[in-house]
Amino acid sequence: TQDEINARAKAAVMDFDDELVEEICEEALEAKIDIVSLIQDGLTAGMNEVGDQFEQGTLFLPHVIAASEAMSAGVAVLTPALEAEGGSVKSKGTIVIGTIEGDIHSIGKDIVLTMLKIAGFKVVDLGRDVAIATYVDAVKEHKPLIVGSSALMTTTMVLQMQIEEQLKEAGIRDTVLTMVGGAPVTQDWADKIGSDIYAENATDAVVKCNAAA
Ligand code: HCB
Repeated sequence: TQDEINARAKAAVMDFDDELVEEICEEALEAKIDIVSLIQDGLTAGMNEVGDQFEQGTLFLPHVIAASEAMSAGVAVLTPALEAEGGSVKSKGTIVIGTIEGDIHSIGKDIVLTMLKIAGFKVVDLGRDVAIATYVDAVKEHKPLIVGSSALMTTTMVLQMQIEEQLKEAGIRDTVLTMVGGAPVTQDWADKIGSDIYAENATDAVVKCNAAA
Protein backbone atom coordinates (compact mmCIF):
# COMPACT_ATOMS: atom_id res chain seq x y z
CA THR A 1 0.00 0.00 0.00
CA GLN A 2 0.91 3.65 -0.21
CA ASP A 3 1.72 3.93 3.50
CA GLU A 4 3.97 0.88 3.41
CA ILE A 5 5.89 2.08 0.35
CA ASN A 6 6.23 5.58 1.85
CA ALA A 7 7.55 4.09 5.11
CA ARG A 8 10.03 1.86 3.27
CA ALA A 9 11.24 4.81 1.17
CA LYS A 10 11.67 6.92 4.30
CA ALA A 11 13.68 4.15 6.00
CA ALA A 12 15.85 3.60 2.92
CA VAL A 13 16.77 7.33 2.76
CA MET A 14 17.61 7.17 6.48
CA ASP A 15 19.81 4.12 5.73
CA PHE A 16 21.56 6.10 2.94
CA ASP A 17 20.75 3.19 0.61
CA ASP A 18 20.64 4.59 -2.95
CA GLU A 19 19.98 1.22 -4.57
CA LEU A 20 17.15 0.31 -2.25
CA VAL A 21 15.57 3.75 -2.74
CA GLU A 22 15.72 3.24 -6.52
CA GLU A 23 14.21 -0.24 -6.20
CA ILE A 24 11.35 1.02 -4.05
CA CYS A 25 10.65 3.86 -6.48
CA GLU A 26 10.61 1.45 -9.44
CA GLU A 27 8.27 -0.82 -7.51
CA ALA A 28 6.03 2.17 -6.76
CA LEU A 29 5.85 3.05 -10.47
CA GLU A 30 4.76 -0.48 -11.30
CA ALA A 31 2.23 -0.53 -8.46
CA LYS A 32 0.82 2.82 -9.67
CA ILE A 33 1.33 4.34 -6.24
CA ASP A 34 0.82 8.13 -5.88
CA ILE A 35 4.27 9.49 -6.71
CA VAL A 36 3.76 12.91 -5.14
CA SER A 37 2.89 11.31 -1.81
CA LEU A 38 5.92 9.03 -2.16
CA ILE A 39 8.16 12.08 -2.61
CA GLN A 40 6.63 14.16 0.17
CA ASP A 41 5.59 11.60 2.78
CA GLY A 42 8.31 9.05 2.01
CA LEU A 43 11.57 10.42 0.63
CA THR A 44 11.28 13.94 2.07
CA ALA A 45 10.19 12.59 5.46
CA GLY A 46 13.38 10.51 5.56
CA MET A 47 15.50 13.49 4.50
CA ASN A 48 13.91 15.68 7.19
CA GLU A 49 14.54 13.03 9.84
CA VAL A 50 18.23 12.95 8.89
CA GLY A 51 18.24 16.77 8.99
CA ASP A 52 16.79 16.71 12.50
CA GLN A 53 19.39 14.23 13.69
CA PHE A 54 22.12 16.38 12.11
CA GLU A 55 20.76 19.35 14.04
CA GLN A 56 20.78 17.34 17.27
CA GLY A 57 24.36 16.27 16.63
CA THR A 58 23.62 12.55 16.35
CA LEU A 59 24.43 12.49 12.63
CA PHE A 60 27.11 14.40 10.70
CA LEU A 61 27.46 16.16 7.35
CA PRO A 62 28.57 13.04 5.42
CA HIS A 63 25.31 11.43 6.54
CA VAL A 64 23.33 14.38 5.24
CA ILE A 65 25.19 14.15 1.92
CA ALA A 66 24.58 10.40 1.71
CA ALA A 67 20.87 10.81 2.50
CA SER A 68 20.48 13.60 -0.05
CA GLU A 69 22.14 11.38 -2.68
CA ALA A 70 19.73 8.56 -1.86
CA MET A 71 16.78 10.95 -2.06
CA SER A 72 18.00 12.37 -5.39
CA ALA A 73 18.43 8.85 -6.79
CA GLY A 74 14.78 8.18 -5.99
CA VAL A 75 13.56 11.48 -7.43
CA ALA A 76 15.54 10.70 -10.63
CA VAL A 77 13.65 7.41 -11.01
CA LEU A 78 10.28 9.11 -10.47
CA THR A 79 10.78 12.29 -12.53
CA PRO A 80 10.17 10.85 -16.05
CA ALA A 81 6.87 9.36 -14.91
CA LEU A 82 5.87 12.60 -13.24
CA GLU A 83 6.75 14.61 -16.35
CA ALA A 84 4.84 12.21 -18.60
CA GLU A 85 1.69 12.86 -16.54
CA GLY A 86 1.84 16.57 -17.31
CA GLY A 87 3.04 16.22 -20.89
CA SER A 88 -0.09 17.24 -22.72
CA VAL A 89 -1.15 20.27 -20.66
CA LYS A 90 -1.20 23.67 -22.36
CA SER A 91 1.33 26.10 -20.84
CA LYS A 92 -0.10 28.29 -18.09
CA GLY A 93 2.79 30.73 -18.22
CA THR A 94 6.43 30.92 -17.26
CA ILE A 95 7.93 30.54 -13.81
CA VAL A 96 11.57 31.36 -13.12
CA ILE A 97 13.03 29.66 -10.05
CA GLY A 98 16.41 29.25 -8.37
CA THR A 99 18.17 28.66 -5.06
CA ILE A 100 19.44 31.93 -3.72
CA GLU A 101 22.97 33.33 -3.61
CA GLY A 102 25.25 31.56 -1.12
CA ASP A 103 22.95 28.57 -0.87
CA ILE A 104 23.56 25.26 -2.63
CA HIS A 105 20.54 23.34 -1.30
CA SER A 106 18.76 22.30 -4.48
CA ILE A 107 16.64 19.23 -3.70
CA GLY A 108 13.51 21.11 -2.62
CA LYS A 109 13.80 23.62 -5.46
CA ASP A 110 14.10 20.75 -7.95
CA ILE A 111 11.00 19.04 -6.58
CA VAL A 112 9.03 22.29 -6.77
CA LEU A 113 10.09 22.93 -10.35
CA THR A 114 9.27 19.39 -11.44
CA MET A 115 5.79 19.65 -9.93
CA LEU A 116 5.23 23.05 -11.55
CA LYS A 117 6.21 21.58 -14.93
CA ILE A 118 3.74 18.76 -14.40
CA ALA A 119 1.08 21.31 -13.53
CA GLY A 120 1.61 22.87 -16.97
CA PHE A 121 3.95 25.79 -16.37
CA LYS A 122 7.02 26.50 -18.45
CA VAL A 123 9.78 26.54 -15.86
CA VAL A 124 13.16 28.25 -16.21
CA ASP A 125 15.66 26.78 -13.74
CA LEU A 126 18.34 29.26 -12.71
CA GLY A 127 20.12 26.57 -10.67
CA ARG A 128 21.59 27.18 -7.25
CA ASP A 129 23.73 29.89 -5.64
CA VAL A 130 21.95 32.38 -7.93
CA ALA A 131 23.02 36.03 -7.71
CA ILE A 132 20.19 38.50 -7.06
CA ALA A 133 21.03 40.32 -10.31
CA THR A 134 20.51 37.06 -12.18
CA TYR A 135 16.90 36.84 -10.93
CA VAL A 136 16.33 40.42 -12.09
CA ASP A 137 17.90 39.72 -15.51
CA ALA A 138 15.80 36.57 -15.85
CA VAL A 139 12.61 38.54 -15.17
CA LYS A 140 13.60 41.01 -17.91
CA GLU A 141 14.48 38.23 -20.33
CA HIS A 142 11.65 35.71 -19.77
CA LYS A 143 8.87 38.04 -18.58
CA PRO A 144 7.57 35.33 -16.24
CA LEU A 145 4.32 35.25 -14.33
CA ILE A 146 6.22 34.29 -11.18
CA VAL A 147 9.82 34.46 -9.99
CA GLY A 148 10.53 32.00 -7.18
CA SER A 149 13.46 31.71 -4.83
CA SER A 150 14.44 28.91 -2.50
CA ALA A 151 16.48 29.47 0.68
CA LEU A 152 17.36 26.71 3.12
CA MET A 153 19.43 28.70 5.59
CA THR A 154 18.54 31.56 7.89
CA THR A 155 21.68 33.31 6.60
CA THR A 156 20.59 33.14 2.94
CA MET A 157 16.86 33.63 3.54
CA VAL A 158 17.54 37.32 4.24
CA LEU A 159 18.66 37.74 0.61
CA GLN A 160 15.10 37.08 -0.56
CA MET A 161 14.42 40.64 0.56
CA GLN A 162 16.98 41.85 -1.97
CA ILE A 163 15.06 40.25 -4.81
CA GLU A 164 12.12 42.47 -3.82
CA GLU A 165 14.36 45.55 -3.59
CA GLN A 166 16.30 45.01 -6.80
CA LEU A 167 13.14 44.28 -8.80
CA LYS A 168 11.80 47.62 -7.51
CA GLU A 169 15.03 49.41 -8.39
CA ALA A 170 14.84 47.98 -11.90
CA GLY A 171 11.25 49.27 -12.13
CA ILE A 172 9.81 45.82 -12.88
CA ARG A 173 8.43 44.71 -9.50
CA ASP A 174 4.85 45.24 -10.72
CA THR A 175 5.34 43.03 -13.76
CA VAL A 176 5.86 39.80 -11.83
CA LEU A 177 4.72 37.91 -8.74
CA THR A 178 7.41 36.76 -6.32
CA MET A 179 7.33 33.42 -4.54
CA VAL A 180 9.48 32.37 -1.60
CA GLY A 181 10.06 28.97 -0.03
CA GLY A 182 12.55 26.72 1.73
CA ALA A 183 12.56 25.16 5.20
CA PRO A 184 13.19 28.32 7.31
CA VAL A 185 10.82 30.49 5.23
CA THR A 186 7.34 31.25 6.59
CA GLN A 187 4.21 33.17 5.60
CA ASP A 188 5.27 35.82 8.15
CA TRP A 189 8.58 36.25 6.40
CA ALA A 190 6.88 36.54 3.01
CA ASP A 191 4.54 39.20 4.43
CA LYS A 192 7.43 41.05 6.04
CA ILE A 193 9.48 41.35 2.84
CA GLY A 194 6.45 41.87 0.60
CA SER A 195 6.62 38.64 -1.34
CA ASP A 196 3.38 37.66 -3.10
CA ILE A 197 3.41 33.90 -2.57
CA TYR A 198 4.71 31.70 0.22
CA ALA A 199 4.72 27.98 -0.49
CA GLU A 200 5.27 25.49 2.28
CA ASN A 201 5.92 22.57 -0.05
CA ALA A 202 5.68 21.60 -3.70
CA THR A 203 1.95 20.86 -3.58
CA ASP A 204 1.29 24.22 -1.97
CA ALA A 205 3.44 25.88 -4.67
CA VAL A 206 1.33 24.26 -7.40
CA VAL A 207 -1.96 25.26 -5.73
CA LYS A 208 -0.85 28.88 -5.27
CA CYS A 209 0.77 29.25 -8.70
CA ASN A 210 -2.37 27.78 -10.29
CA ALA A 211 -4.45 30.33 -8.41
CA ALA A 212 -2.22 33.12 -9.76
CA ALA A 213 -2.29 31.87 -13.36
CO1 HCB B 1 22.38 21.55 4.64
N1 HCB B 1 21.69 22.64 6.11
N2 HCB B 1 24.06 22.52 4.72
N3 HCB B 1 22.94 20.38 3.20
N4 HCB B 1 20.75 20.57 4.90
C1 HCB B 1 20.23 22.42 6.45
C2 HCB B 1 19.38 23.31 5.58
C3 HCB B 1 20.21 22.86 7.98
C4 HCB B 1 18.87 23.40 8.45
C5 HCB B 1 20.67 21.67 8.85
C6 HCB B 1 20.77 22.03 10.31
O1 HCB B 1 21.75 22.56 10.76
N5 HCB B 1 19.76 21.74 11.06
C7 HCB B 1 21.37 23.91 8.02
C8 HCB B 1 20.96 25.40 7.85
C9 HCB B 1 20.98 26.11 9.19
C10 HCB B 1 20.59 27.56 9.06
O2 HCB B 1 19.47 27.85 8.81
N6 HCB B 1 21.49 28.46 9.23
C11 HCB B 1 22.28 23.41 6.92
C12 HCB B 1 23.66 23.77 6.81
C13 HCB B 1 24.22 24.61 7.95
C14 HCB B 1 24.46 23.36 5.71
C15 HCB B 1 25.95 23.70 5.47
C16 HCB B 1 26.41 25.10 5.80
C17 HCB B 1 26.74 22.64 6.24
C18 HCB B 1 28.25 22.83 6.28
O3 HCB B 1 28.89 22.85 5.27
N7 HCB B 1 28.73 22.97 7.49
C19 HCB B 1 26.07 23.42 3.95
C20 HCB B 1 25.60 24.64 3.14
C21 HCB B 1 26.45 25.04 2.04
C22 HCB B 1 25.79 26.17 1.26
O4 HCB B 1 24.62 26.13 0.92
N8 HCB B 1 26.53 27.21 1.01
C23 HCB B 1 25.03 22.36 3.78
C24 HCB B 1 25.08 21.39 2.79
C25 HCB B 1 24.11 20.44 2.57
C26 HCB B 1 24.27 19.29 1.58
C27 HCB B 1 25.08 19.66 0.34
C28 HCB B 1 24.95 18.14 2.30
C29 HCB B 1 22.78 18.87 1.34
C30 HCB B 1 22.15 19.60 0.12
C31 HCB B 1 22.17 18.75 -1.13
C32 HCB B 1 21.42 19.43 -2.25
O5 HCB B 1 20.45 20.12 -2.08
N9 HCB B 1 21.88 19.20 -3.47
C33 HCB B 1 22.11 19.42 2.61
C34 HCB B 1 20.82 19.01 3.07
C35 HCB B 1 20.18 17.90 2.28
C36 HCB B 1 20.20 19.59 4.19
C37 HCB B 1 18.89 19.16 4.91
C38 HCB B 1 19.22 17.95 5.78
C39 HCB B 1 17.70 18.81 4.06
C40 HCB B 1 17.31 19.83 3.00
C41 HCB B 1 16.41 19.14 2.00
O6 HCB B 1 16.81 18.80 0.90
N10 HCB B 1 15.16 18.86 2.42
C42 HCB B 1 18.59 20.44 5.78
C43 HCB B 1 17.74 20.20 7.04
C44 HCB B 1 16.34 20.76 6.97
O7 HCB B 1 15.94 21.36 6.00
N11 HCB B 1 15.65 20.58 8.05
C45 HCB B 1 20.01 20.93 6.10
C46 HCB B 1 14.18 18.15 1.61
C47 HCB B 1 13.47 19.13 0.66
C48 HCB B 1 12.46 18.37 -0.20
O8 HCB B 1 12.78 20.09 1.45
O9 HCB B 1 12.53 22.31 2.53
O10 HCB B 1 14.30 21.96 0.73
P1 HCB B 1 12.95 21.67 1.27
O11 HCB B 1 11.95 22.04 0.10
C49 HCB B 1 10.54 21.96 0.21
C50 HCB B 1 9.87 23.22 0.75
O12 HCB B 1 10.71 24.00 1.57
C51 HCB B 1 9.39 23.94 -0.47
O13 HCB B 1 9.05 22.89 -1.33
C52 HCB B 1 10.02 21.85 -1.21
C53 HCB B 1 9.38 20.53 -1.58
O14 HCB B 1 8.27 20.23 -0.77
N12 HCB B 1 10.28 24.86 -1.18
C54 HCB B 1 9.87 25.93 -1.94
C55 HCB B 1 11.63 24.83 -1.26
N13 HCB B 1 12.08 25.81 -2.01
C56 HCB B 1 11.05 26.50 -2.46
C57 HCB B 1 10.98 27.63 -3.27
C58 HCB B 1 9.76 28.19 -3.55
O15 HCB B 1 9.71 29.30 -4.30
C59 HCB B 1 8.59 27.61 -3.03
C60 HCB B 1 8.63 26.48 -2.22
